[in-house]
Amino acid sequence: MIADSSSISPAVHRPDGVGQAEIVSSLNDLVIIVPTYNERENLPQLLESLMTLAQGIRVVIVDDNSPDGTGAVADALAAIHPKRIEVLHRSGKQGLGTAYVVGFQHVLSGSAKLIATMDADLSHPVDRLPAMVERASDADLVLGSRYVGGGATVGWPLPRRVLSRFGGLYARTILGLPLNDLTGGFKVYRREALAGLDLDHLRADGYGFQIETTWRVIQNGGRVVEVPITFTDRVAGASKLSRHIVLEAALLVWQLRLDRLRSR
Ligand SMILES: Nc1nc2c(ncn2[C@@H]2O[C@H](COP(=O)(O)OP(=O)(O)OP(=O)(O)O)[C@@H](O)[C@H]2O)c(=O)[nH]1
Ligand SMILES: [Mg+2]
Repeated sequence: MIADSSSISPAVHRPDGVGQAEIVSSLNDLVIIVPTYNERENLPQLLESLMTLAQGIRVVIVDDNSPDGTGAVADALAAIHPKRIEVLHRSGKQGLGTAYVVGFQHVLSGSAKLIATMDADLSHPVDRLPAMVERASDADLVLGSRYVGGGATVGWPLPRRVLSRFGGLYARTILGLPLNDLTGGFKVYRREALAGLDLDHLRADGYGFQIETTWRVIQNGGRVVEVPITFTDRVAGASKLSRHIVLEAALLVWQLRLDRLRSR
């Protein structure tokens, strides 16, 4: 394993070949999955930025029947961009992890070459997508990273910053991964990497989901790189972070480590 903070695993020799496939590096090959729960104030701005970034970008919104009517807002935006925005409606709040899985399965049933995940709350900078997509030409998974040179977090109070930093260090140490931001939700996957994840058996929600997906890409022999981003705390709407999500992630890293030991 290469102890390089910006990438892990060699580019050329990938044991079971998550991705020796053709090089893809175009924003027009990109489908972005955006899970939403009570984001009606944020979603229009996010989608407008994404629609203007590149003509071919597509978005799949997974809404859990948000009480604030985000689903109807999403439908109205999809009617304006019928070929580019799709909305998957679920009947109630079922958690972030399963929202991603439903979005992934939907996208993998089509032909997208690159699949991104982004929060709807405007925390993830749309203008970093081109740099992330470019790096996906020689990586299986690109992480938008707050904790590499050039990255930053804006607007978070100290306890939130400490939790995020500590959580990332904890996961990195226990799993032995030279990655700096394991809990962020701004990611670009090569199709082959996502298809190899065994989506039906992903266990976690929230932060844990992010750790688990990155871990599995690496276990499958994939190359993961980090691209710096500036994360800005949400201005509108409420955070869905809970004690449950933090505890789940803390336990999950031990489960993943145990799984690896057992499989040896
Ligand atoms: N469909 C769906 N989306 C969810 C659910 N929980 C959170 N989300 C969305 O997932 C994204 C991340 O959730 P956030 O509340 O921003 O969580 P966070 O980024 O960890 O924390 P904050 O930025 O402090 O709010 C946002 O777009 C949410 O609307 C859920 O149960 N179902
Ligand atoms: Mg957020």
